[in-house]
Amino acid sequence: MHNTRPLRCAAIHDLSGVGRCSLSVILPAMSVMGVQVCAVPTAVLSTHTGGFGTVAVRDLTDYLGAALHHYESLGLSMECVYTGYLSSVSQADLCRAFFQQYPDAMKVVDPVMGDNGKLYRGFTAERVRAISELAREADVITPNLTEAALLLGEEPPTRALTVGEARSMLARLSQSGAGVVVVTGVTLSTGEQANICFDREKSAYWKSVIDYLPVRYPGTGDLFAAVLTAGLMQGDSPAMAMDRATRYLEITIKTTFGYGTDPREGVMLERTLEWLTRNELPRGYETL
Ligand code: PXL
Repeated sequence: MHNTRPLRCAAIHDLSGVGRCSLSVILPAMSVMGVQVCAVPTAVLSTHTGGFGTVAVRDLTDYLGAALHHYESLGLSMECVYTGYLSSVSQADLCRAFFQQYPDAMKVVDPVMGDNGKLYRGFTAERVRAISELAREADVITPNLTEAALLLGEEPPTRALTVGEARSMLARLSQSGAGVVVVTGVTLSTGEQANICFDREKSAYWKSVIDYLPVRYPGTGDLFAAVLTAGLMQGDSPAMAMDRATRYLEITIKTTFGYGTDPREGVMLERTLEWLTRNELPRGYETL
């Protein structure tokens, strides 16, 4: 009989109880898009590390290998392995072991390391190196602008990028591995804020322009990568998947901004998840 089970994605990311980031947003977003998420928590945290003071943390490095071993014994298949927030250097090696166990799976690395030109709390140079090496093995990477610069061993840009600079950044990121590169939160010299993408197979550069709002919420990069990943799994082209994720984040950020909540609490996806179930055809992307 034809197997119609939902596509399955192992999501190797942390679980933060408060602040709507990582697995707390990845699970609902990918589930409503019809993808089964197999959560592989890298750490459990009481909140994210962005502004709630001293966080209760349990690192789960030991657990990662044990979970992989169990999945191996079950002979489970995975259509995608998606990695995000890693809480120790050796977790990058364990992610690599997941990639090796599922050689046919789409490998997505969200190189979660920092934002706004700064590293997140606890990210050492060694951890940056380990995550950068892991990103070389991916099919798809989704850095923000700060992380893109870290992957390239450069200083994060402090001014707007020309279209030529934006394309060059995407191409150089792709040269070290991934065929699909999406960089979020880029200011272009046209004055636009955009997410940008390179699709190596088609040699095509794309942008999805975002309305600027004077606020930043944690977890939006995680939610973006989750929607992008589920879109790709379900047959979106890279440009369509980027645009789907961009439009969804725009709706969700504007909704949250409208309520005027504490930005540390993240975005109100509970109010907007329904949009993802409509499976609209994204058409807001443009050539870069
Ligand atoms: O959204 C990125 C992220 C994920 N997980 C944890 C974080 C952050 C950003 O601060 O602290 C635990």
